[in-house]
Amino acid sequence: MLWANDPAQRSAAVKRLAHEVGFDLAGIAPALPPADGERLLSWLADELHGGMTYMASMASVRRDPRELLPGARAVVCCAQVYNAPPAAPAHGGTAGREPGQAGAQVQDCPDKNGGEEIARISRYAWGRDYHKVLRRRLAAIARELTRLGGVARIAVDSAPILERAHAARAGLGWIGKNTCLIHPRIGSWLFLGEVVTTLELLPDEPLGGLCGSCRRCLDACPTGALIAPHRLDARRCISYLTIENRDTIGAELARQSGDRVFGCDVCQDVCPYNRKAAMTLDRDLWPRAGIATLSPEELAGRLGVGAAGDGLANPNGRGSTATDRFAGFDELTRGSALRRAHGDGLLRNLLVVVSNLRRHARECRDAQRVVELETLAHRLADCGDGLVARQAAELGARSAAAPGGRGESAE
Ligand code: B12
Ligand code: SF4
Ligand code: SF4
Repeated sequence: MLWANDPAQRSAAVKRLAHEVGFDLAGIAPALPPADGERLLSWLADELHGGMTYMASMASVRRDPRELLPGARAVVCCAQVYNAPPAAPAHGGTAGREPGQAGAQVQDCPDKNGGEEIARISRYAWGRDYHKVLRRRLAAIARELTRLGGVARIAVDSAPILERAHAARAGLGWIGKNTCLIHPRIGSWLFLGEVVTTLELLPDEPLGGLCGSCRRCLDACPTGALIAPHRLDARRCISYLTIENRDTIGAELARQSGDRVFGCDVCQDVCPYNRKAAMTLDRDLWPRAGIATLSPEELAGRLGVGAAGDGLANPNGRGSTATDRFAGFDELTRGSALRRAHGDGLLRNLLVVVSNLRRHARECRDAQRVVELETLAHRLADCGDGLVARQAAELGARSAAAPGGRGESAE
């Protein structure tokens, strides 16, 4: 085959293939340590990675793709748009991309969410687990590179590699002050995946950064996790706290987390480059039934901690069995990135959300809603899970919800 011998033609063909298998962007970076690899070391030295020990343990590999794949010469970088409307379109796909609604979705819960109470799940987890979706596509590229005589290794979160740095080097976008990779037209609602290969390919030109003097993401972050441009303190980031963190969430950060039960989108919601962000046409990434708009009660039910007689789950009423909870979590998270939070983690997060919504209901003098949310907080705190019980203690939610309690929490 002609392009098998010429790096330029081979590179063009590989990128064409990436588009054919469904990626929205594709580019090539040299398999060299990215220029900002040093920043990873400083990030780790300052312990901004919190409990993500896997970030520290493979730091040298993470900085140099040749340690991941000896003899590596190129990194094929691919990106997939995951932006989707909260409810999947009623029928089929639409022709071409539609303008996104990202800019309109800034909801500083619980104060400004239009009266709608949601246990808010970050949009990257609305559809099918992206690792599965991207892996299949990257495998097709890897097969082709192997057929051409190279060795190929796939990465999508799974391998220690600085995905954003390579994607930026490959010209897929620039790294914004919120630390996300942003494409000037498509925005930042992108999943990244790579194929590291020993084949020689022609690198693309990087784009320049376009943040300018903007600092909306830094100003909007609810917990102040963006401690400086391009520098994120994971220990304060809601995404880390609700997904990776296996411990309780401190009372102050919990309070600032609003209604976010899994992940956080604020620093991307406010980004001007997401105002007209592309929408995905990939059905796999469209929201699963109701996932983007679950009420706290619905989520509790789906996690096996529903109220007696609500028809959702947990016929035991007060308290639930570990089997209820396991079955509920298993069904809700099958094939979804939500699974990463673990069952007890999601229940802990839900308790935090319920506590924040209850505070809001109290401020709004909605007495009935306060009682409903206290009942739910009580049910969660009493569900029998150790982490949730400890979170309840951290929030003072137990005293608020306990029978005969003051009806006031320590908030
Ligand atoms: C650990 C991790 C997290 C951690 C830490 C995030 C972080 N910013 O470091 C937590 C759990 C908080 C997290 C959250 C999210 N994550 Co995450 N995460 C990762 C993971 C596994 C490693 C990231 C990493 O190496 N961090 C260490 C820091 C030091 O590296 P970095 O963020 O790449 O930072 C580089 C730049 O900031 C640059 N830099 C630093 N200073 C400066 C200054 C200038 C001027 C410049 C130009 C560059 C620069 O140097 C750094 C090192 O190269 C990657 C997958 C991977 N293997 O890369 C996914 C990944 C970064 N996450 C992703 C996603 C989707 C998210 C969330 C949106 C999920 C959500 N909605 O909750 C949030 C976004 C939060 C945010 N603002 O980053 C996507 C990002 C897609 C994109 N468009 O950027 C990735 C690539 C996963 C994937 N395969 O798609 N994540
Ligand atoms: S994901 Fe949320 S908490 Fe984390 S840096 Fe962005 S806005 Fe802040
Ligand atoms: S909000 Fe502004 S500063 Fe932050 S990433 Fe977007 S353009 Fe850059």
